[in-house]
Amino acid sequence: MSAQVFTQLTAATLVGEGYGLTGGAAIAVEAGRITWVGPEATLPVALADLPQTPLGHRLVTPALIDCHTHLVFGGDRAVEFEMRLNGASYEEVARAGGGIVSTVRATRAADEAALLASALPRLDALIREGVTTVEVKSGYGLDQETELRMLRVARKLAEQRPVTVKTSFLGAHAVPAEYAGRADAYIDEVCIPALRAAHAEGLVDAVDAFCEGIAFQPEQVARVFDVARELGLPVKLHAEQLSNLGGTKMAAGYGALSADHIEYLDEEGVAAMGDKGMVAVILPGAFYTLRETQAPPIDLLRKHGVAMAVSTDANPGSSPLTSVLLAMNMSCPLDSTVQRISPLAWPVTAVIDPWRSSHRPRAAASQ
Ligand code: DI6
Ligand code: FE
Repeated sequence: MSAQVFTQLTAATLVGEGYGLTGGAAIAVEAGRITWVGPEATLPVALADLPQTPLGHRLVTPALIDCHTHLVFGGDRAVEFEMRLNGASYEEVARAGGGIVSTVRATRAADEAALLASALPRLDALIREGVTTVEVKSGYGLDQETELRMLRVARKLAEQRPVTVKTSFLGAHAVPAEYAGRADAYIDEVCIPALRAAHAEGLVDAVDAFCEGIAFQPEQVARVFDVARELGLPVKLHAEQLSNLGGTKMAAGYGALSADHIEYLDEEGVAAMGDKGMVAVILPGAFYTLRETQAPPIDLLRKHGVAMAVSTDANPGSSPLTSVLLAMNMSCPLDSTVQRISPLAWPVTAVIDPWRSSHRPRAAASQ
């Protein structure tokens, strides 16, 4: 026995003020259920006869949640990796016809079986690290048929593996080639009808969008979020990843679950997140892959009491990463306060679930 057990997801823990760790702990498991957790020295006598497994001073935590992934997609983007190493930026790659739209071509060409077969090993990698809940987005179809196919595959993942899958409709991820220069028409003619169709088929748990210069403006995303609201679906946003367009503030107006990436978020946006109880999803895989130098505003997030989650953003372009443990590790250098707080080499950043309403007390209170 003897392990460090992370048992408390208190508000203080979520904003990094304490880790809620119990050292030298024991966990009693009876008939497959945890029946007792505490310091080993205080183990009740009645439990002392249970067969014992030494935990070797490991850190034991609740199962992990990967709350931001693009796990279902066709093809790969190895060529872009080389382009970026040669100095091209993410935006330059996207504008040269690579980026998201190149994965769109490959995803449209892949049938359901092929998409499922390629997504399962990625999911298995997450499961091996202790993930039991994973969010999976659409967004590489950008036409109704393929968006729905991606979401059906996401639902199938949950049938084939012992995980909970939450789906996000990400029709507003990029403007497809056939709508180049006509983002508004794409939103009206494809994205919104596809959202309605996907919802009618029970495929959507939340609605996401990419609010960025190379994707959609806040007003365009708002039109999609209006439909989400009408359908009773929660929203979340890829926001302030490459520049500050004010997407986070707009999303806060819709009571969004989270704002994700947020490297370029300013204090006004952070305050809006705090007011609405939104979760900040930190995605160090994309930060690393894109060779970003602007870190997300961790100190401001703490100041405004914004809960933070860390996730893989698993996708073929900006974050080819299927390790939540590595994402947790990579998040530490983004936080200049970590070394001051703890000598631990191992990060203990809370991985929390923006879906759990218990983490959104202020939003709940304002409803
Ligand atoms: N931001 C991201 O990090 C992913 N989508 C987004 O809006 C990247 C998706 C990709 O590059 O394929
Ligand atoms: Fe993403």
